[in-house]
Amino acid sequence: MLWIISNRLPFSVQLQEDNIVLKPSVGGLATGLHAVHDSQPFQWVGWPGIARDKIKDSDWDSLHDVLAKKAAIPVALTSQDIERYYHGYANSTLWPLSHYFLEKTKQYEDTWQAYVDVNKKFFDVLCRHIQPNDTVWVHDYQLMLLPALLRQTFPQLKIGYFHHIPFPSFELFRTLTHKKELLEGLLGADLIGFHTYDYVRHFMSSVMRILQLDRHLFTLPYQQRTVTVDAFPMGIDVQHFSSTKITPKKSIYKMILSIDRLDYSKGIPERLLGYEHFLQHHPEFHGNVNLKLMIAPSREVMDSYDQLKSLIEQKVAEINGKYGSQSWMPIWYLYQSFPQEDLIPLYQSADVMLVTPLRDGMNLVAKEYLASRHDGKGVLVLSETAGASHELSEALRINPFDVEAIGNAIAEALTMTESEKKRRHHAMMQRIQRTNVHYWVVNFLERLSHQRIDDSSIATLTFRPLKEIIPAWKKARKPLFIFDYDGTLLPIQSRPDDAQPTQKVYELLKRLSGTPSSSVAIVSGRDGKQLKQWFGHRPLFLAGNHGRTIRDPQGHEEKFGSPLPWKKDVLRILQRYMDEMPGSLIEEKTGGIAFHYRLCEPDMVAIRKGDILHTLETLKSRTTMQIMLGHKVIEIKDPSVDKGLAVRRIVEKVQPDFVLIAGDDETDELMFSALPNAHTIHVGQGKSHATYHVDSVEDLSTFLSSLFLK
Ligand code: GDG
Repeated sequence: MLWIISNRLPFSVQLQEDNIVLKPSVGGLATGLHAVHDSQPFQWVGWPGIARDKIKDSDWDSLHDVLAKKAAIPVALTSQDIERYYHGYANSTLWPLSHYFLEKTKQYEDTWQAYVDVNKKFFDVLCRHIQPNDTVWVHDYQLMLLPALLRQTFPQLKIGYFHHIPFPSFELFRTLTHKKELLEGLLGADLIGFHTYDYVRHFMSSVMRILQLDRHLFTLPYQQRTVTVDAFPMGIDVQHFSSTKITPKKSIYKMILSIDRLDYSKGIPERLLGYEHFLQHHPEFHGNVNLKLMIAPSREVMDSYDQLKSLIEQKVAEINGKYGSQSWMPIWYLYQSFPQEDLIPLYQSADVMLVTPLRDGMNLVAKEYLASRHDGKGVLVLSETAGASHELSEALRINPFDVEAIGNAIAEALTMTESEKKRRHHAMMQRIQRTNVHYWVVNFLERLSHQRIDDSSIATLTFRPLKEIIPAWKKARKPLFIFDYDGTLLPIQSRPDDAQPTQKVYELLKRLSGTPSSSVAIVSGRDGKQLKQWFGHRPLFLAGNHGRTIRDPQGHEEKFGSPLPWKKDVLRILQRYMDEMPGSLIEEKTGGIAFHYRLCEPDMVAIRKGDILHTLETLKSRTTMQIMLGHKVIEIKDPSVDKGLAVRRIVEKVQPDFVLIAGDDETDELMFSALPNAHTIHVGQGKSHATYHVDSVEDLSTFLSSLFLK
């Protein structure tokens, strides 16, 4: 079964006397999904548009029944939920920030808490209905936490998420106090869609910087899954808009049309200034042009919207007062919303359509205008900061903050030749016809259904359950535990020097090496000296520099490997890169060199890393050195030692009857493959040859401690 989840159901519910009246809302999503309903039935879950405390229990029950007939399930939200979650966190924090209005972005803990609670309310409703193998498609910024909530309880669920508004650049997104939770919420999905590649890029950049994940083209390996992120520009039902016949207009005026919801992101005051500029510089159009300014009421209870309305009305009055005459009004202003059907004749009579938002996720009105004006005789003036401008490059594209550019574009549109209008219209129509709303829905759902099949790294399918280690452990008389250090015994720190062992690590190691017959080894890329400083007083095997030195529990140390003639040259090269890459640092060890770039800007790393590797490879061809990639680190080391050889040497000495190895990065894979009979555990994300897996250092520690529980 397919489930569509959105803040609002595609109906507005009204109580008229004792009757429940459903009015279908004809948004792009509702019409688009209508098209797939026949081939793929689905259920819709969302808020029905009426607060739970404003409706009697018996009416709520009847509403349930009425909606059930429409394959819809209501989520009960109280007036307080709507105030704090909808008007609060969704529309006073996420909405302004995503549209680049930092000064309007409010961040309060109580609205955030309401956002968390309402996402849970949606989750609770879904839990009562969905099956583990269903497909769920979550819509928009009001429900960014829902994918992760679903994933925790239903690991096999196919989860898609589509973000209808812009995803802001990292510089803005980073200012959110709960940015981490929001990103982690979205990453519960298998497929995350945006309208444009710019939003994909912004999202990826935030994920890489805030969650320190690596991207591979359009995918992110995350918690043993692969999350795909891509652009799916939303289309319209072209057929619906273009099938209405155009009736020849009677008006003597050239008509300029503007249709928006009341919102500061729509750039209405700037548009009016642009129109004023046009009137000022083109007196020849006075008396025969008319701007029809239609604004649909929206979020009126919010102060900033009320102020915007006053500002717009003041400007309209000013322009009409200044340029109008007894027989001519430059602007006709309507503050009302209309059913979509009524918009079509308006679109058809407009010679120029002004769509100049300061920011807009997509803007479907621009596409609807082109489809309705199918005679090709209209001109679209479109903001370059609307998502739609990526596809509609033949529109007259303007910077919506540039009042003069808007004025000039109006003049250009009104004087454009008919053949030029048709040429532009034809090119845009071809595109919007192909990528219509049916294509958008089908394409997204198809990608989602293939996603989990392609994903061969699903932990639950490839790793064995940890409990399978227990029988062998119970029989063990001479166990050996082998651990990598960074990322395995302790979470990775931003700077290598910050990774001091904690009391908890010492206690765990003490417990594991507590009986005379058990041994513990730490096998690390870190310098042997550093390991001795931290663990020298404990009876452990310490293999430093990938096994160049191995110290036994009695304190005897053996050295392996060859001289490092290349060290000076590599240092010189890396020092040059370090100067060019703020945040990078070089760790010089007796057995090699590590170049850390965890604190560097990810885009810079993406460009420079290939260059560094290429330079090192060139040097490698002339000498004997090994280049290895760890977690945000390039290691250059002696090829005659590695962690695989080190663990074999330790096993030879101990002769254990049970070996458990845990490690987190690529260098640890050598330990896993060196001892095929060992119980190998991979810590964290990404693929591995280990047999078992834990999500985190914390989980490994918990598992190891559990071995000693009676
Ligand atoms: C979000 C993003 C993105 C019907 N009556 C009126 C009216 N309609 C219909 C239009 C059109 C839709 O509403 C408005 O289109 P938008 O593109 O602005 O969509 P929203 O749902 O408001 O916004 C936006 C969209 O999601 C889809 O992903 O494009 O960027 O913010 O279908 O026919 N529209 C207006 N007045 C009416 O009286 N303005």
